[in-house]
This record gives sequence, structure tokens and C-alpha cells, in this order.
Amino acid sequence: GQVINLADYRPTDFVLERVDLTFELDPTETKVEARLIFHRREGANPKAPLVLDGDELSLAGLLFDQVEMSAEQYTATAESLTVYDLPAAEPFELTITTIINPEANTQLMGLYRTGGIYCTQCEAEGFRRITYFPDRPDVLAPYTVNIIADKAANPLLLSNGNFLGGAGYGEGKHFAAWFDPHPKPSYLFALVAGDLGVIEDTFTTMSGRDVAMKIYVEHGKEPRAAYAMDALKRSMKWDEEVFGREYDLDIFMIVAVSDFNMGAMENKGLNIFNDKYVLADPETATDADYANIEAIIAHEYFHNWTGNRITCRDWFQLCLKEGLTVYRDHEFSSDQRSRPVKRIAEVRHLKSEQFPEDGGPLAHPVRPTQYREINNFYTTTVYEKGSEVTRMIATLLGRETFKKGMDIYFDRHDGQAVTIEDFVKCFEDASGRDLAQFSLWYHQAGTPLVTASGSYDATAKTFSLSLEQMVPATPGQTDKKPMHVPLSLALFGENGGKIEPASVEGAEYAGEVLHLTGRTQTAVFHGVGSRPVVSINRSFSAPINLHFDQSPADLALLARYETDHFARWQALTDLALPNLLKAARHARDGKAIVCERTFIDALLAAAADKNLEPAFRAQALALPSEADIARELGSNNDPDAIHAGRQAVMKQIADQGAEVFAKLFETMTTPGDFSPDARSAGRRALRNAALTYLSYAQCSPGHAKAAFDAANNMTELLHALTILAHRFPESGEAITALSAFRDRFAQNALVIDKWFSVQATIPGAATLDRVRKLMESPLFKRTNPNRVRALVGTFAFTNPTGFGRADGEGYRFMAREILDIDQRNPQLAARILTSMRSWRALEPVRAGFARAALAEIEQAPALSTDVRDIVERTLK
Ligand code: HT7
Ligand code: ZN
Repeated sequence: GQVINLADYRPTDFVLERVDLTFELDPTETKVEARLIFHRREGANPKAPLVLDGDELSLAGLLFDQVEMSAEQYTATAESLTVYDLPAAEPFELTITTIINPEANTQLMGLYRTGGIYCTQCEAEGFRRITYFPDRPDVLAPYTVNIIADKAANPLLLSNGNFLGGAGYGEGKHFAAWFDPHPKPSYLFALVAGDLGVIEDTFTTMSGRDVAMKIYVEHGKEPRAAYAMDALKRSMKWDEEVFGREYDLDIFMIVAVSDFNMGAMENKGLNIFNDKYVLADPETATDADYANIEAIIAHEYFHNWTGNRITCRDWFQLCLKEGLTVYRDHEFSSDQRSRPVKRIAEVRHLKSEQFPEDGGPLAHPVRPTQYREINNFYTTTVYEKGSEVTRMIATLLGRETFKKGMDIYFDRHDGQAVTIEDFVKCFEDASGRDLAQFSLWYHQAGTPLVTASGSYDATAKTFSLSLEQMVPATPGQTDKKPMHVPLSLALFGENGGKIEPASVEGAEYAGEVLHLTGRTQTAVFHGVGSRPVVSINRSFSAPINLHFDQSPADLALLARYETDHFARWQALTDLALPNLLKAARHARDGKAIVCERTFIDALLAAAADKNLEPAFRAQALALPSEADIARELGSNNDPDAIHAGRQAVMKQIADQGAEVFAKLFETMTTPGDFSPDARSAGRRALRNAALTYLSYAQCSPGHAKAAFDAANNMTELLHALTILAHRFPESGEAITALSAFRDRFAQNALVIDKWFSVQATIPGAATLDRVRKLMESPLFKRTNPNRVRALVGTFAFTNPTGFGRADGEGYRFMAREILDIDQRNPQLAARILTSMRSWRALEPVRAGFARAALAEIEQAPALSTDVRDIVERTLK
């Protein structure tokens, strides 16, 4: 694959006016007839040929204005169709016929088969696997779609837009016609055909229109789609209330499929979902599953305005739709649930996924300028950091002005394919602020490091805060400019009360947000009557690393009195981290591990504090992960030492807090019928956290076994199973529980995925053999991405001591697996390969093994562009 550069962007020479597609569906020989009406763009070269994209296509027919074209008028290859001598100005029609094989499509891009149905995935460049087409997001047109198929096997024929009609069609066949009046790019095209069950509902929009809502799932699974429908209706209402956005077709459909490369896809009017993010019931779904379903249903729905009505000019602008839509779904979940708890979860995710990406060989700007394989840019940087950048605009401008900027964006760009510059301009116009320096967040990769130090002058009653920022070098970017960093900040007195300064000099400070714009900057707070304890980056207002030496006593004060609960959690984390880092070093050096009293006292106080919501207390008790500790250590990492150190810290907390945990386990029950609401989920989370510590205090599987036997919901059942398997893998209790769980849920693929994941994450070197054995199990399905991710992906991403075992066997195993998966599904292979991105931070022996495994992949013949791109960048 060659390199695509943002700087080379040019509009197309031809304008596409209309698209009319006819599919004659067949499992192995589907005929696609595409009638495309074009005209040459005004001012375009009158001689330029029309070049259409293809991928593994062969041309079966080509008509110009209904007349067959002769061989010298065009050139067709598997990757392109070039048509010469086209009219200078007047419109013309091309009719292109291709024959494709959905059954043989294992990449799951384009038209493919899953669970006996036909389905499509076109983003980013899948449409070109269906027909020759200008397959780029700035080519928008209304589509008519005709679907012809065997009626018995495919009673359901779906595509985008509104249903036009259908009828019988010859022997045993029928057809349906759909029309989508909203001009759209090809990546939003969708088709589904087959035999599915449905749940239906109606939504009345704010202007009083009735929208038919349908969620299609495998027959028999209809009841498990009820929560998704509920989340969808809440999303539609929320987008009307908060963003003023109304749905715009007569029908909104979701189809759940079991083979899907990502979470879901926002095709216009016909979203297609990985069934993992649709299906839930109390017996089989965890609270995390419910929260994910709510978030992803909302995310795809919100794309209707941020992505579909206003789309991307080119794929470099991916964050225009993804970052913004993640921001919107985060806001939605915050409004539906607990804002601080949601923020803690977001930041945990950002730090564990995006920070390592930004600090490693795959780092790239939120708005990149170069790619070889666009599928490799659906990254946590584009999505999550992109969301954080949007959040910072809201923080800098304030709620009202941010809303005004969004309204300008929707008014100004509806129906267009636009850029990040267009987006930012709307906020400049709304606020009158120059956002040029702020825009560096889109263009400079790397997580800024902000170093802070404070000094108090009791005589002058001033507090000076010195700040310094540094953006680390990243691939292709060595010299970085200082960024505009919005730091939400507050001062607290020794009694825990907030101190309001009389004035601030040296930095803009408004609405409790300090604007750091210089490389170094000192803000002086006047009228500060006593030494303040300062809380910086409250609510994680900027996605930065903050170095600020605060005493354990100051952190404990913030953990107790901060009014921003995110900042309380941050203070507890800042208390925990030095203890965990020291424990890892001591474990490596064979020294005794002893935690600070202040840390454990503060943690237990939070755990027992009845004024705090249970979900928050559960987050406080969930210590930084082994990967978090590795990231903080930065280099020369030994996963075994990190693991041992963390275990020792857990044990000390457990011993000191045994009474607190016993009480919490006993009281945090959720009697009555199961409810997935956030409050009940919070109680379960806290009860589970207590059980974890009890198992450390007790050092035997008794508690977990009893909890496993008593559990009446998947959240508690799975947690008990995890404790048994992870802490006591060889015990009879663990072995019995694992097989009971498998037998009970053998018919439910999504639960069996959990069964694989629990085992893939058992700490220690022995797990590799277990994973190998599990791959031989009849339950393991190599062609199902969820299953591969559940076992192989989870092992690589979340088992540092198993995957990173000292003899390098984990990395060698992964190299072989990546090459195997790559044969069928390059996107999936490339995604799992990114688990190796932090290999340089390992201690030298492991790093050597990891490098050799990467080299083995790099040298293999016939690599996909996807895997080649990732492996080469990872090794560079
Ligand atoms: N916009 C969707 C992206 C997506 C995708 C990308 C590449 C290959 C397969 C894919 N499936 C879905 C998902 C989203 O962000 O909403
Ligand atoms: Zn999205």
C-alpha cells in the first residue's frame, strides 16, 4: 500500500448525482448492478478520465447511457475502473455490473455472510468491494436500492432510508426497494437480507413525527433486545433536548450480527451492530455490558447528525465525526448515570489505552496527515483523545458558547463533507476567540507533560503556581510548540473549605479554569489567607500527564474534601501510585513491601463513607492496574515484579480493611428483581470490590465459591468466577466453577466469550498453555472476531505476566497467531498486533524476545497492508 497524504487532497473531477443499485443476492454469486449518474465538475480538466475504486472486483458489464462500452473506452483491474472520453459538461449514466461472492468474504468488509444472513460493512473502504465507485467520503448522493432474493431464506430485505415497496419476483423470489433522500457517502451504505426476529416501537420526535423503530436479532433473542430499544429511545430524546437534533427518516433500524470487526456501524437509517452491543438480559449480561450497550447505541444514533448529515471531507478528518460523537455519547452517559463516576471510567480508559498509544511507536495526531491503511486509524487517539479535545473546547468556551458553536456547525455545514478547520471555525465565530494555538491539540501527537510547583507567601497572602509544559517527541514530530491547556483548578484550606482568591495574575483564570499557554508560566493568586492545598486538572480538564509533588497529607485532604469527586478519586490514585511503584521495585529486589499508612487509611475511609455513592467507592477501591503501574514506571519493566508488588499491596489493604470489606459485602446487596440502573450497578460493583479484598484477606477460595453459588446475576457470578480462576486457578473450586459456567451457558456465545476471557487473563506463565488448549476446544471459532478477541486479544492486551512471560514464548505464540488471523481477517490481525506497541518499555531480555517476534511477522511472506503497516511502525 502506498502512503496517502492529506496535502494531496483534491476534489473529484466528476460530481455524482444519483446512485441506483440492484442486488440479486446469492451466497456465492451475487450480481450487483450500479447505475451512476455523473457530470464533470465545473472547471475540471475536460479530458480527465473517470477513475473509480475497486477491491478484488472483476467487471461483468459496463454501459454508457444504456449502451455497451467497447474495450478501448475503459480499463478495468481488480482495484480500479478507468473510463475515458466522457462528456465535458452534460450528465451521463454508467451502468456497472459486478459479480461478488459474499460467502468467501472472510475480511468482513463489503457484502458478507454471517449467521446465515447477508450484511454489509462499508466504512472505511468496503463499498469498493461491492462495485466500482468513487469510494471516498466527499462524494455524496441519494441512493435507490433494489434487492432481489430468495423469499423463503430471506424474508427480510433491508437498506438505507425509507421503504418504497416490494413484491414477488419470479419463482420463489421477491424484491424490495428503498430510497434514501439524504445524500450520503458510500461508507454509510448498508444492506441486510435474511430471516431475523424483530422488536418494534415508535418514537415521536419533537416536531411530532412518528418514527418506526425496529431492532432485528436472531429468532428467539428478541427479549434480549429490549434494553437496547430503551437506550435508543433515551438517546433520541436526549439529542433533541441537549443538542436540538431531531431524527430525519420515517424508520430507524438496528440489525445485530454475530460476526463484526468493530462495535457497530452508523449506516444511515440502518445501523448494524456487533450483537455483543445489543443483546442483554439479567442472567447473561454484566452491568458493564449494559453500560456499553447504552453507550454504543447512543454513539451510533448520534452519528446521524455528527457523521451522517455532516460528514468528513476525507479520512484524515475521521476525528471530526468520531471524536465529536464520543464526546456526545460520554455526555449522554454522564447525564443518564453519575457524572463523576462516568468521568473516572473515561479517564481510566483514556490512560490505559490512549496514553500508551500516544507514548509509543504508533503515536499519531488526532488529525493525522499521512496513512498507509486507513483501517489502522480507527484508534483510541482519534476516538478518545478526539473526544477530549472537543471537551476542552467546551471547557474553554463555557457551556453556552459551546452550544452556540455547535448550532453554527449544524446550520452551516448540514449536508456537507467538511474538515476540522471548518469545525473549529464555528467555535471561533461563536466565541470571538482565536483557537489557533488550541488547534495544536489536533496536530501535535504525544501526551503533554505539565510540571507544577507551588509556593505560599504568608506575609503577602499570595500563592504562586509555576507551570511548565513539555510535549514529548513522537514519530515524525520532534519539535513541539506549547499548547493551550485548560486546567480546571481550585484551592482548599487546611479545614477543607474552598479558598476563593481575590485576583489572579500571570495567567487567564476564569470560571475556575486556568489557561496555560506558555512553555512556562507562573500564576499568582492574591488574597489567599492561609497555605492552600491546590487541586489541578479537576475533572481531568486536559488530557495531560501532571507532575506535581504533593504530600500524602495534602492528597488525603483532597481525597476527603474536594467538591469535584473525580479529583477525589485522582487524589486517592496519586496516593496509591507511589506505593505500587515502590512495591514493584521492592518485589524485583526481594525487599519487604510496606505501604504508607496515610494511603490505606484514606482508601478505607472512602470505602466506608456512606455519603459517597457506592459506584464511586468501588472505583476508589480498584487500584491502578498492572499496565498502569508499568506505564508510570516507564522503562525496564518486569511484569512479574509489578504483579507481585501489586498483590502484596492488595493483601495489606485487605488485612487492614477486613472488617470494612466484610460489612460492605454483607450490606451492598440488591434485593428484588434485577435492575441494570446505575445505582444498583454501583452497589454490585462495591460488593464485588469487597469480595476481591476478602479473598486476599482470607487467602482461600471459600468466599468466592460461596458468592459464585449464591449469585443471581451475571455481574456477581462472573466476578466470583474471576476471583476463583485468577487467584486459585488450580483449586477444585475454580475447576468446578469454570466447567459449571461453561455447561450452563454453552448455548450463549456472548457468555462463552466471557468464559474464554476469564481464563485468558489468569496471571502467570502457565496461562499460555491454557490458551493453546482452549484454542483446540470445539467452542473456539477462528472465524468469529468476538471469540478471537475474547481469547487471543484479551490474552495479549490484558495479561502482562502470561503474554509477557520471561521466556518470550507468549510473543512467539502471538506472532504465529497474527499471521494465521491475517490470512482471513487483516483488520482483526492488525488490531490484536497493536498489543505489542509498548515492547520497548520492557526489560531488555523480554524486549529482545518481543522484537524477534515482531521481526518474524515483518519477514513473513504475503502480509496484508494492515499488518505490514502496524508491524513496521511498531519496529521503527
Ligand atoms: N464508524 C464506525 C467505524 C467502523 C469500522 C471501521 C473500520 C472497519 C470496520 C468498522 N466497523 C465500524 C464505528 C463507529 O465509530 O461508530
Ligand atoms: Zn463512531
